[in-house]
Amino acid sequence: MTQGAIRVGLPASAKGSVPLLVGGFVVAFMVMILIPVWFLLGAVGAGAGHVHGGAKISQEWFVSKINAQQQKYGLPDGSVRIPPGNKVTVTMPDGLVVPASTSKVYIMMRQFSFTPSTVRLQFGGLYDLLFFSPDVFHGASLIQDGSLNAVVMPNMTSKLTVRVTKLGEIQILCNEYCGLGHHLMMGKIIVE
Ligand SMILES: [Cu+2]
Repeated sequence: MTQGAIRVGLPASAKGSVPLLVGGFVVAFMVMILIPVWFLLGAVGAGAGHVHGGAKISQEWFVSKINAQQQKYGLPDGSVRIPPGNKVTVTMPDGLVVPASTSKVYIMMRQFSFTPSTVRLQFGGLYDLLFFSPDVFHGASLIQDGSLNAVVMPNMTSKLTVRVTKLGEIQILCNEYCGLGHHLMMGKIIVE
């Protein structure tokens, strides 16, 4: 009785894919070498500073905006009520066109909360929701006529421009897993 020899290596059927595999490794290796080159050229990483239209800003700066917003628009229940920008483009009698403008809303997302946690906006108003994270990646997600999403990167501002056209409550969720309390992260927009 002959014992089958133990074969080392690839079965015959796989031999044809060896050049492909080798090619794949070569490409992967080249990319690995390219990454530091891109980095030095400023195409990726900290040198870029303009990913998603945001710029690196300090936590202190954003917190000062949140505090000013709280002082100006804060209500006893802890929420803030923010007046809208112009709803429509206005043409003045002298022909000057005043474009619809947005009102800024500052919201900090951190592990594991929103500050402020409740924002009151006026129905029909145009707003720039400005999200900031001082710690890790988060994702701001809200649903109004489909879902609106923004990746919120550490120490950067992400903007969602929205005209609120749904009365009542709009939940703001974090859709980027950010740690053990991720599922507890919830903010709220009340449209009134
Ligand atoms: Cu999260």
